[in-house]
Amino acid sequence: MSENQHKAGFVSIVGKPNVGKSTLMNALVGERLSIITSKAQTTRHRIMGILSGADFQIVYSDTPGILSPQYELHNSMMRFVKAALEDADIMLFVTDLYEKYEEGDVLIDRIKNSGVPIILIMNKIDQSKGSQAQDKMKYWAEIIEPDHQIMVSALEKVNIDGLFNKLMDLLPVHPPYFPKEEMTDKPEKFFVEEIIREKIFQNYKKEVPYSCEVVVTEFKEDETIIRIRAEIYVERKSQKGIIIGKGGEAIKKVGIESRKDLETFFNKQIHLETFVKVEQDWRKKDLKLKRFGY
Ligand code: GDP
Ligand code: MG
Ligand code: K
Repeated sequence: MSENQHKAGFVSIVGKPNVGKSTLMNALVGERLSIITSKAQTTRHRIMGILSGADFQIVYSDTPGILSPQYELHNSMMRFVKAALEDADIMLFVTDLYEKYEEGDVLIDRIKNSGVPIILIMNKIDQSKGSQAQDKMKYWAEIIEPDHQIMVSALEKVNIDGLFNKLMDLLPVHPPYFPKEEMTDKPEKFFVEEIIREKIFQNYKKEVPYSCEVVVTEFKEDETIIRIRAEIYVERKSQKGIIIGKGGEAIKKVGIESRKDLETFFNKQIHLETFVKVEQDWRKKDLKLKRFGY
């Protein structure tokens, strides 16, 4: 195929938390790239998954859930959402059987008026009873006014091929944006942080995980082993105590579970050291947010 017939573009996946954006991107890219948990708002970063073929390249952004800013951290997250909207060639607005439109949602307006072709995606149809999915699709189509609409199950991989074919139809003719062998624009360090964050979400209750940030300060790879040093930041001394746990049991468990996943991910032996540090009010301070790479 000649160079000028090559198709490439940016596809943004937007929608409320827990509608299945990360699951959908992973189904589309076929790799476990972004963190997926049953808790909302765990995907703070903009993550790009890249799917390349001989004559195409699709660059996916999985965005943090669309939510109204409540404090600085959310504002910072919203900037990623905005960037994802403005960069896109195609936008996937993902919703599911359960989401309801909230009056005066400014982001819905932003999506509608972005000028980017929108595909409305009704996800989780594996759980649909009767005409539930069709009814919900109609309901959302009136709100979003999409260019195309499609029903899928990201989890059960129903109609993912149909969605992919639709994307290929809509993708502009363009040379590739990234080298073909690249799967993502994020360094390995990022995946380490996300994997440890996921273990924190799985091991602690309530708001504690939301008060944590993970920073990898060392990543040294040689032929047989990868040595990683990770710092876990919390906001208060009491939270540090919770993270560490009685006799260090809790943090030890996070370390063991993280190491297991990291060894699978990198297919190499992992040596992981974790340190828990207190950084007061890191959520509220812009400077500190910057330091954490937002
Ligand atoms: P995000 O916050 O929009 O990125 O949502 P996630 O991808 O993290 O998914 C949130 C939850 O919905 C997880 O428990 C997923 O397993 C679940 N989920 C995602 N897609 C589907 C689907 O097609 N069917 C069902 N039944 N569950 C799904
Ligand atoms: Mg997500
Ligand atoms: K999530």
